[in-house]
Amino acid sequence: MKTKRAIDEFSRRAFLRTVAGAAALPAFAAQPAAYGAVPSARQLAWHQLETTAFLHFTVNTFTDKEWGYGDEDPNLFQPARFDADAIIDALVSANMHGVILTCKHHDGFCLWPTKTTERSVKSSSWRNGQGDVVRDLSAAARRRNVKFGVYLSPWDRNNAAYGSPAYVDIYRRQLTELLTEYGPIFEVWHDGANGGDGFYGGAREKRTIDKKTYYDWPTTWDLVRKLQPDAVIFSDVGPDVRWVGNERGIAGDPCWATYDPVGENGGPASPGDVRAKDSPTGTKHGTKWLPAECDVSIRPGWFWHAQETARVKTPKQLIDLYYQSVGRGANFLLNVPPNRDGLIDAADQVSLKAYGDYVRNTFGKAVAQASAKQLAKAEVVVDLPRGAEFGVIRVREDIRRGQRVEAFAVETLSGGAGEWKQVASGTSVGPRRIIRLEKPVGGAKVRLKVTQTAAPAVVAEFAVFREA
Ligand code: FUL
Repeated sequence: MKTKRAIDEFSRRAFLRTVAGAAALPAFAAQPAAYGAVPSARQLAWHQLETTAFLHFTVNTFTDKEWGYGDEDPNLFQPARFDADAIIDALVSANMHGVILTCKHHDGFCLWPTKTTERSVKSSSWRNGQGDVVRDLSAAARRRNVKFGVYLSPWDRNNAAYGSPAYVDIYRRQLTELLTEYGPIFEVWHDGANGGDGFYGGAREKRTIDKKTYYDWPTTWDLVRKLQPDAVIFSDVGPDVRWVGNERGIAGDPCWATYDPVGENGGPASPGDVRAKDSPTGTKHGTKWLPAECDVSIRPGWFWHAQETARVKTPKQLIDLYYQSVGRGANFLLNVPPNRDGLIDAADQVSLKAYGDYVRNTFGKAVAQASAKQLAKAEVVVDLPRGAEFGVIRVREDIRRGQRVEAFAVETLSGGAGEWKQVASGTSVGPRRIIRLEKPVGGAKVRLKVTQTAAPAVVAEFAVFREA
């Protein structure tokens, strides 16, 4: 069993390797001009995180609901043993390099002492009204080199002003508090679920908003840019990161990092109005760099429910999801909901750690990998150590030059017979493509052949691994 220290060291090194930004990609002598859409610096940093965690936590945790109506007593929020460091430690054990907290879910309860409403932690007797979940988790994340992000539900079933322009102003003030008082924010998550029935200050009615115009998203996005220029903005349609189109954590195959979204009825897309069936694959050679994020919960629901403890995803299920999300070039956003104590349940911790061990042990050291010189050749050929076998292949494009590869194949050369044999093939690569073979293969050499490309391929990595 790996010690906590070993995990930390692995995470730190993997983090530095990947999060070092452009430095993590090889420096090629002659850089070709970019092809099509390319990532911004903030998107490039986001790609390198690969796996991040979601924390769904609010009064629902105590009422057993998934969507609070907005009339719950704030005093229900009583996570007596809340320990932000213990939560972050559990996430680190699963290699999570970022965490996004539901600072306010649809029920409107704020996990920080906002000045915009009384409906927050300050109205709970928990920690005598002095508690601040956002402060504690952002600080704990920073201590462990984990990036911190915020989810702020646009839909607020508590707020009396919901549906009028005054609420949009309140939403922006809440966002301003979150983006100015809690240090650097790596991602701002805008949920597409919008409008419906709710408490609305006692009105208890149904309120429908025009998804296209009500929130005036461009103004809110400008505010995020001004307050946290390095943060990526997530929604159904970006502008930086797109929803993958399902809540199962599975990217399309292919999964293009480029995307030209259209609305449900074929018109312009906006958050809450996107033809979601296009989102898993994106648009081949689309005009916008808008990579996919795969959100899914470790449990059936987004919030903690006692009866779902028996249905926590197994390490095998999490590993499969890793290949279906990260392996297809998307990011994996795994929700791990704190329980009523304010901790991660033991069952979830076991799965997280076993999954993390698999990733660390499989990808910690390559069986063989191409050098910068080998990568620069049209056909990348690598020698395999004598007798070595591999079951996993990882390829990356230098996405600073755009997404160029349309199809590729991987072949091995068997020692004696001297014949190349195809062992895998794929389509989109972009930030990464990881292929898991049905069974390990060996040979004297392994080679990557780009079989279809929009512009000469610029391969940043070709490596093979042995599954742990
Ligand atoms: C959805 C919400 O309605 C769910 O409660 C959850 O927060 C999920 C991530 O997004 O749209």
